[in-house]
Amino acid sequence: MLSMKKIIERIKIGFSKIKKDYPVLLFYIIANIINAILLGIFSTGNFSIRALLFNIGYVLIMGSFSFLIKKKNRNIYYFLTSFYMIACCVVNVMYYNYYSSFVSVSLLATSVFVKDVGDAVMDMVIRPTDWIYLWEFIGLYIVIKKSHEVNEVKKNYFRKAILIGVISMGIGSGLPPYNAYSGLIKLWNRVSVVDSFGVYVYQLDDFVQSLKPTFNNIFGHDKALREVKEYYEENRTVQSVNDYSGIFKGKNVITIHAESLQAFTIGLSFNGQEVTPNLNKLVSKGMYFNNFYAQVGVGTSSDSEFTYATSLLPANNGTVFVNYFNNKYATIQKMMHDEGYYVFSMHGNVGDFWNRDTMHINMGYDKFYSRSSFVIDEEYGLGLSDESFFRQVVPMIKDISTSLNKPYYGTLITLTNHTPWRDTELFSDYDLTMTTEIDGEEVVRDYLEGTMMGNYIKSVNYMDKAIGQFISDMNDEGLLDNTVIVIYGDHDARLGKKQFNYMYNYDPVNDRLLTEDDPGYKEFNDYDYELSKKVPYIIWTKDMDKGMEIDTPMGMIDASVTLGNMLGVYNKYALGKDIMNISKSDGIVVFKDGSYITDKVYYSAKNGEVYTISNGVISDDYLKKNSEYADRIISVSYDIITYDLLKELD
Ligand code: GP9
Ligand code: MN
Repeated sequence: MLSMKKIIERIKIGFSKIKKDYPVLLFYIIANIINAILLGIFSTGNFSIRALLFNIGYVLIMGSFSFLIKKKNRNIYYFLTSFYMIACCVVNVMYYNYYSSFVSVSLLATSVFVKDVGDAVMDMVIRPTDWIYLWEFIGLYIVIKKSHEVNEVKKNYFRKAILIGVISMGIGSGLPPYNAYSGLIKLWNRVSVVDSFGVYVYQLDDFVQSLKPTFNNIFGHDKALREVKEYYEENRTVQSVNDYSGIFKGKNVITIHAESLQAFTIGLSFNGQEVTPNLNKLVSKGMYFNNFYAQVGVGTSSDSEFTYATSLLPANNGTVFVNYFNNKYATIQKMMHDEGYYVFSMHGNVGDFWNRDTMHINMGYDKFYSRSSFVIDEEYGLGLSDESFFRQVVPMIKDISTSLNKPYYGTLITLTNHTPWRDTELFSDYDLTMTTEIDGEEVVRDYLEGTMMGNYIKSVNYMDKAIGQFISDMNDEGLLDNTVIVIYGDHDARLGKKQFNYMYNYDPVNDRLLTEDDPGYKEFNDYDYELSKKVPYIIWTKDMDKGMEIDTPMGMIDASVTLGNMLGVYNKYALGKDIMNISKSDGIVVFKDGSYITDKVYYSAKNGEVYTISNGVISDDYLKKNSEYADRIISVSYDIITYDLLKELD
C-alpha cells in the first residue's frame, strides 16, 4: 500500500512532468474546470465539492485523449473540445437566465422560439458575464504560441489520466446528496443535476437521455406500459357526482388563456385604482380558485395548454407540442367535440409558433384561427394586440354561434402580457407613483413607475381592460346568455424576487428600501416567492351573483377535470382531480421537478427543504406519502408521453 506521503509525492512529480511536457494540456484542464465553476456561480449561484470532483473527472478524461494524438493534431483537439465545453457554458447560462433551468439537446428544435421572443431575450437572457467563458480561447491561443509540447503518443499517461478522472468522480459520488442518481437517470430536475454533477456531466447525460425516445421499443416500453396500467387499476376513478355535476351541460364555453397573469394582481390597488377591476368583478360573482398553480416545463404557454387539456404533467425531455405532437392524448377538446360541440382556438400569433398548427388539430380542435385569420391593425410584441384581438373575436364567435347549429367550446389565447412589457405607450396611464408627506409638504415618488414590476402591472391592467371590453361586447351581442367564461393565467411572469421585495418594502419618505430591522418590513423569502407564482382560475356565467372562493391547492391538471364535471364530461386518464369533490387537505400541486404544494407545506425537491405553510407538525410519513405520489404522477405522465401509451390503452 502506498502511504499518503508517497501519493502526494507522485502527484507532485506527475504534475511537474505534465507542466513541462504538456503545458497546453495543463492550461486546458484548469481553464475548463474554472469555466464550469463560473457557470455554477453565474447560474444557480451554487458551488459544491461534489460537482467540482465531477468536473475534474470529466475534463481529465476529455484531456486524456490528447496523449494519444501527435502534436500536429493535438492543438486542433484542444480547440474543438474546448469549443464544445465553452459552448456548454455559454448556452446554458443564457438559457438559465430565461428559463431557470438548463438546456436540453432535445429542445434544439424549439430554439426557433428564442428568435421569436426577441425583445424578452435581449432584456433577460444576454448579460455581459455570459461571454466570460470565451477567455479560454485567448488563453489557449497564447499558451500554444508560447510553449512547446512533446510530440510522441503516451498510452500509459492516457490510462493514468482516465484512472484519476474516474477516481475523482468516484470520490464525488460518495458525497451528499445521496439521492442524486435518480435525478441523473430521470432528469426531472436539471438544476439539481448540474449542482450535483457539474455542467459537463449534465450535458452528456442529457444527450444520452434524449436518445432514449428513439430506442423506446428497445428500452423501457414494456415496463412503462405495465406501470401505467397498474396506476390506472389502483387509481380507477369514476365521474364525480356532486352539486356541480352537469351544471353547465350544453352551455357554450369560452376559455381565456391569459398570458403571464399572476394571481397577486387580483384585488391589488395603487392610488385607489384597482389593477384588475374587470377580473375583480368576475371573481366577486363567480367561482374563484385562489390557490391555483400552473405546472409548466420549458414549454411554458404550450405546456399550460397541454396540462389543461389532458390533465397530465408536461414532458421532461423537450415539450409535448414540439417533440410529442403526434401522440394520442385524451383531451377536454375531444370530449366536447364528442358531445357535439364545435371546438376552436384563436390566437393573434403565427400558427406555427409552438407548433400549434399541428398540435391543436391533434388535441381535438376543429379549427385553429391564428394570425392569418385576423386583420393585424395593431401589433404588439409577438403579434396582434389583445384589444384588437378581442374586438375581432366577438363577430367571429357571433358567426360561429349563428351559422352552426351546435354549442361551441373556444380557447382564446392572449398575447400582449408577454414579457418584457416594454412599449408602455399601448398601456393606460395607470398611476404607479407613491405620494408621501415630508415636513408638511406633499412629495410624489416614482415608486414602481419605469420598473419591470411597474410595466408588468400596467400591462395586466391593459389585459384586464381588454377582457372587460370583450365581456361587455359579448353581452351586447347576446352571446353571454348561454355561455360559461373560464379564465386561467398560463404561468407566472418570471418577475424576479427583487421586484416583489421592492414593491412590498419601498420607503417613500427616505426613497429607499426598508430593511429587516425597520418597522413595516414585509419578509419575502424564497418560498414566498415560489408561492407568489400562483395564477388565477375563474369560472363565471352572467347569471352568477353570489361569488365563491375555493382555496384548495390545485394545479393546472385539476382545472379541466373540475370544469369537465360541470359540463358533464369525464376523462378516465386524467391525473388531476375534481376540486369540488375533495377536501382542502387532499389538494396537492405537483411540479415537474418533484416539488409539491399542499395546504400544509411547500416541498422543494431541488434542495430537499420543507417550508411550512400552516401551523402544525409535519410528519415524515406525510412527506414520504406526498413525495411518492408526486414521483408517481410525474412518472405516469412521462411514460404516457414518451411511449405514446394512450394508443395502447382503452
Ligand atoms: C406565443 C405565446 C407565448 O404564441 O403563447 O408563449 P410563451 O413564451 O409564454 O410560452
Ligand atoms: Mn405564456
